[in-house]
Order: sequence, then C-alpha cells, then structure tokens
Amino acid sequence: MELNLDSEVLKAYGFTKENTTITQIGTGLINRTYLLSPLAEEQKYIIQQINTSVFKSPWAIAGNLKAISDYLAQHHPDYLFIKPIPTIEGVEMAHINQEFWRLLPFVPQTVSLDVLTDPKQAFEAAKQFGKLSRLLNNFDTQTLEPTIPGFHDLGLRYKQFTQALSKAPEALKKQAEIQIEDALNHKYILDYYTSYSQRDDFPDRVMHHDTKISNVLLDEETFKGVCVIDLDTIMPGKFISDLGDMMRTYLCAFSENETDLTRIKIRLPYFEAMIKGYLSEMKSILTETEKELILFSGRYIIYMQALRFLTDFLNGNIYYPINYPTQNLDRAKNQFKLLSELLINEKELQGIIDKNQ
Ligand code: GN1
Ligand code: MG
Repeated sequence: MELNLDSEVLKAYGFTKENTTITQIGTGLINRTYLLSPLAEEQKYIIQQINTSVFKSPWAIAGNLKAISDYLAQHHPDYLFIKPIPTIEGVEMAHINQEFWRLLPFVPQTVSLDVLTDPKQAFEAAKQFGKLSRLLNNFDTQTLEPTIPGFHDLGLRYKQFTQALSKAPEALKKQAEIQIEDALNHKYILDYYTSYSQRDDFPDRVMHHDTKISNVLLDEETFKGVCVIDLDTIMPGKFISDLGDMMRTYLCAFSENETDLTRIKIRLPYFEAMIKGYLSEMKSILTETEKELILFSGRYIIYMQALRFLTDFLNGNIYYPINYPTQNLDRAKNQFKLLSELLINEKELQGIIDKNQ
C-alpha cells in the first residue's frame, strides 16, 4: 500500500522512514490513521492526518483537547486522557504542506473492537463514555469550540437533506424514492427533538459524538474499558448524542454497511448492558428531562445518520467515502431498517430503562 505520509511530518516528531515501520490501521471514514513503530523503542504511536474538508479548523480540535486535558489533570489526575504529543518544536500538530498531522501514544495491552460479540463489551464501552461526560460535568462547555458546527443538530441535518433533495438529479431521486419517503415520514422525530431542545433542564454537556465500539480501548486480557479515543468531535452537545450513537452501533450485530437487511435486528441483552454501563456513571447527574429522553436518543441518532447517508447519496457522495456507487443509499436503507426495528422494540426497551433507573 502506498504511504501518503511526507517524511517532513515524521521529521517534525523526530522520526524518519528508516527508523520506523508504519502501517495503515483503522476503519474510520474520515481521518487517515497509521500505526508508527520506532525500531529502537518499545512505545508505539498513532500518527493521523486530520481531514480538513471535514474539520475546517483543526486548531479548534487542538484547543479543545488541551482545555479538557488540563481540566482533567487538575481535577481527575488518574483519568487516562489520550492527548496529542507535541512536535519537537512544541506545537500540538504538524502543519506541513497544507496538511495537519498529529501523533498520539499507542496504549499498550489494549484492543479496539470493530463489532461487539458480548454484552459485557457494551457495558464497558458505555461506562467509558459515561465516565468522560460525568468527570466533565462541572467543566465549562462554553470554553469549547464546536469542531464541526451543527454536527448533531437534527434540524440542520434535515435542512441539508431537503436542500440535497431539491437539487438532486431525477435519476438519483428515483433510485432513492422509498428512502426519501422514509425520511419525510419520520420528520416527527425532528419535531419532537425541537420541542425539547429549549428546555431549561436539557443542558449542554461535553459529548464525544462518535461512540462506536472501535473508539473505546479495552484491556486485551480482561476486556475492561481503559479509555476512549478518536477525540476530534469532543464538543458541547446533548447527552442523547452519545447514548444514541451507542444504540445505533451496539444493538445490531451488523454494521451500517450490511446490505442483507434481514440481518438488521436489535439485541436486547446488549441494550440492557449498555444502559447499565452508561447509567452507572451518569445516573446521578441526569436531569428529569434527560431521563425522559433516554429511549428517544436511539430514534434521534439513527434517524440523523439515515438522513446523513441519504443526503450524501443525493449530493453525489461528497462526504462519506464509498466502495460502489449506491453504498450511501444502501447505508441509508440499513439505518432506516434499524430505525424501524428500534421502533418495534421500544416498549420492551423502555421497560429495561425503567428497571435500571
Ligand atoms: C464518521 O470517520 P468515523 O467513522 O469516525 C462520522 C460520524 C458517523 C460515522 C458513520 C466527523 O465517523 O459522525 O457517525 O462516520 N464522523 C464525522 O460511520 O462526520
Ligand atoms: Mg470518528
């Protein structure tokens, strides 16, 4: 595989192509990630290029991580927060040839999973994300800059969908006819969200915003949660973002790329484990309104992700990389199926929430 990593970037961190081995890792859709192993060191590193068409102000990411890391070092010094290692010149990122790169320590004796195969993993992951928000409960969210403005603003995502729809070629609209219907028919989810968003006891919290299982490191032997990673989208948000994205990605045994929709089913034991893990950290700080919205978080995020994939398909696939022309449409179909499975199971899911509150 060709290595798109300029030796100047390595030099900024004191490495060369000769004294390291570098392999591409990770399944993220947005940033390019490599494992860097210096020949003369035990410690390994992650070196990552920030996608600046998605993250338009990379310095905002660096500033947020610094503010959070300083706060945690002062108030919760034992917490493992993976922050970037500065360049030799003491800068948070290497800015070379219009590209932004950062170096992170690789946490030894940990694994990151692509799929969950045991509800205990859902418990551990949910606990880690809950813990981060709980430890930052008294941190002033106003000091953080949104790294993607309106990232989880469902109103904005709906608007982007309708704009894409108004501009899309007829052929694409025809191909996506059913999913467009789905998007319009579920608009009540947006209306419900809007009716809550101005409530006083629905605070902004520090949210991770991308709580898929591969963003948690687990101990390679015990499978206990160690820390969370992929911190670009840490910014102020509503608590339904993290919990909802866990519902979206933990409850089904197959990912958003699965095209056999008969496989898209909800796994109740994973839901229970996830709720237990999340509430073990967050229960004491959630407000009454937030508690009311625990179940809703699933609808909110799954619907939003379906809209985002569908929008990108209608826009001609300008955001999410694809392996074949209709992949974003297939992803949208998958997410709408997941949404309908969620809706079918909601009564049971609410019962599980009530039991654990
Ligand atoms: C993107 O690149 P990755 O996989 O970490 C996206 C998330 C989506 C996810 C869907 C910045 O995350 O919001 O949920 O794809 N991140 C951004 O797979 O848009
Ligand atoms: Mg991510």
